[in-house]
Amino acid sequence: ELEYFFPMEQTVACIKPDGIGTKDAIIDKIHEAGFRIAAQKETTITKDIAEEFYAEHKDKEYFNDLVQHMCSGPTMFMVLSREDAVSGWREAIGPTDPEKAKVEVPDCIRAVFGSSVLENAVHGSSDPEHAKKSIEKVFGHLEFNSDGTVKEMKPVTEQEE
Ligand code: RTP
Ligand code: MG
Repeated sequence: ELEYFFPMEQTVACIKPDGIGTKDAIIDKIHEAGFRIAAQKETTITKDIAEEFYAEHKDKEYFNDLVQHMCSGPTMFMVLSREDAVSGWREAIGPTDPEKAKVEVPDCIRAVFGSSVLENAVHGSSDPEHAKKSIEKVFGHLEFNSDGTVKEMKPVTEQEE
């Protein structure tokens, strides 16, 4: 009998401003799907930060609406740890458009909590490189234990030679 193991991995999940009203239920789903929330930070982002976060969409017709939505209220940024976290979280959230999600994956997070293609409740990193960059930007440099928790990091001045 063969068993396959994926290494412990981190991804970035966001509960977008339209999802904040149902954040407790979304967090329940995150735990049900086997993720550990290694770090979290709730903050209302500025236009500059929103533009940077979604920079690869800057030529899209929905870019201004997207940036405006992301600045319209608080976003919960989270680092999720699990085996195969990046693709696992993408699978848990489902298709970008909640209407499509309701048809194709009725119990995915966007099907349950999203209300439109723009207001689709949650974000997930698209690949491990993107996840790493987002973690650095939002939380600074983090290192992780093998169980997915954040390693305690001593300030530089307290480190031994
Ligand atoms: P995300 O980056 O937020 O996790 O979503 P995603 O990968 O499923 O979708 P992506 O193509 O990266 O689009 C980023 C976000 O832009 C908004 N959007 N609006 N009006 C539209 O047609 C449209 N298309 C995308 C959504 O908020 C989407 O999550
Ligand atoms: Mg995306």
